[in-house]
Amino acid sequence: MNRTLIVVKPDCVGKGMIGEVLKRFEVKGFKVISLRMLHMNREMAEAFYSVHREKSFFDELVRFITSGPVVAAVLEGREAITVVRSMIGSTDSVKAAPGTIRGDLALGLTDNCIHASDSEESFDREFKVIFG
Ligand code: 3AN
Repeated sequence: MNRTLIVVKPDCVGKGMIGEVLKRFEVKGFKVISLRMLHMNREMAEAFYSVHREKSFFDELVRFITSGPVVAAVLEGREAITVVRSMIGSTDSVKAAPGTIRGDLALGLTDNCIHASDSEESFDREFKVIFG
């Protein structure tokens, strides 16, 4: 069994899509083993996205993720990191395939509905930031 961490971002929480997102993972067979709603502050957001610190979109990303409440969940199941990444779709929602979460529920690039860990190292860092 593997674990991964997802964050339903402020755009998706604002649209009332928390249940829809969590349902997709539960229907697929993942277990929600931790769940937290929170409003990230700047310090948390910078730690969460520390790998993107040098990117041109870093400030925009931090501003967006701190703009409203998010819902973070730890999901457990076979090949969780890989399967969940494929279920969320491409980073740019416009390019995300229909049937993926971003393909179905988002239209933005920064505001793309959901984050999911892309490696075990990312999971460890993200888990510490959110579930401490
Ligand atoms: P993903 O979330 O698909 O793994 P990353 O890790 O490359 O994408 O980027 C982290 C987040 O930064 C994305 N989810 C998105 O919100 C934002 N982002 C990525 N690329 C851009 C960009 N070119 N312009 C604005 N925001 C971006």
